[in-house]
Amino acid sequence: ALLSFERKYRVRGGTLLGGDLFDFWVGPFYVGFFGVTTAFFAILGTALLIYGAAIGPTWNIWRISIAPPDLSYGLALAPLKEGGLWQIVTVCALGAFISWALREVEICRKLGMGYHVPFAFSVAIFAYATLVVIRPLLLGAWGHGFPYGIFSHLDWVSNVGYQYLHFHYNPAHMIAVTFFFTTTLALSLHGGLILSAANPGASITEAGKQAEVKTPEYEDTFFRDIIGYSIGTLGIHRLGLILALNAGFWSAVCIVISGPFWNQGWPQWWNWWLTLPIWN
Ligand code: BCL
Ligand code: UQ1
Repeated sequence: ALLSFERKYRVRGGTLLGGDLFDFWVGPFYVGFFGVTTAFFAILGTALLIYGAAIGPTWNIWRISIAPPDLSYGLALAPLKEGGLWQIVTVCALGAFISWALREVEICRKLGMGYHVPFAFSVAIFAYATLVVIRPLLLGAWGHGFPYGIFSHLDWVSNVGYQYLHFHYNPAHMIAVTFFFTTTLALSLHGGLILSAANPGASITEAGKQAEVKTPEYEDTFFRDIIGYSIGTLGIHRLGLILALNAGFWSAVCIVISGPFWNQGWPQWWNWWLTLPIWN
């Protein structure tokens, strides 16, 4: 059903491609040219994954895996059953993700909103593209991409990690992990703060009065009381976005430098500290 406010926002235009051709809704969903391309790539890619499972050795959901070509194929196209499937699935995945981001852009334009959401999603797409396109290109073989399977991609992460002896020593991995953890800290503080203001519960109230939803001034005061600083209601969302985007960005950096930039163990990288001229 159409929500009361939805009709008002079903405005024409703002499309990037296709003009009015796909400018319509199906139920609650905006379609658009990129809705069609998202559906095309997602359905084709999923079908190919199922086909890959069908010609593979197992239907065990944990063990199904669509592997990239052997390193010996370099940057060439591989036969379907020897990594070609992985190559087409990768094209489909990127086609679907990029189409989805562009559909977000069209919706932003219709609603006269900023492009923050598609921008943020682009950072996730960038991290994925780094794993399966940019790094394999820099290393000269599609075989450096990760396999599409639940256990198999975990094995890949472990193997690639130990190939550099101790991945925790990768400085960009350190930064990425720190951003991931700080993002959850910020979101838990923010979620907790909002719910505590919206649902004041059993805390002290003026005699006889029912507890009322608290204003943002209470939110600011809580943090000023406890740490002497409040970043503010707009500020916390800016902080959250910047933390989350950095988590994805530094993840991409940590893997793209592993191999193309540094091919020893990551612990050895820290020898730059010991070789500083100031120790002479
Ligand atoms: Mg490590 C990577 C944390 C230990 C080896 N590691 C990562 C990063 C992250 C991390 C920083 C993965 C996130 C990412 O890339 O997001 N590692 C981490 C932590 C520890 C850790 C916290 C820990 O010990 C506490 N890592 C280790 C150990 C090594 C190790 C020491 C193994 C032995 N680590 C590696 C290797 C890699 C990492 C190797 C990486 O390659 C990886 C990395 O940085 O990759 C970039 C980015 C997000 C994405 C890529 C997701 C993209 C999503 C796309 C665009 C959309 C998907 C849509 C979906 C299909 C649709 C679903 C539809 C449904 C209906 C909803
Ligand atoms: C905060 O200061 C704030 O402003 C009132 C919020 O807005 C609702 C928050 O959600 C949070 C978590 C904070 C505290 C955060 C810092 C970085 C001091």
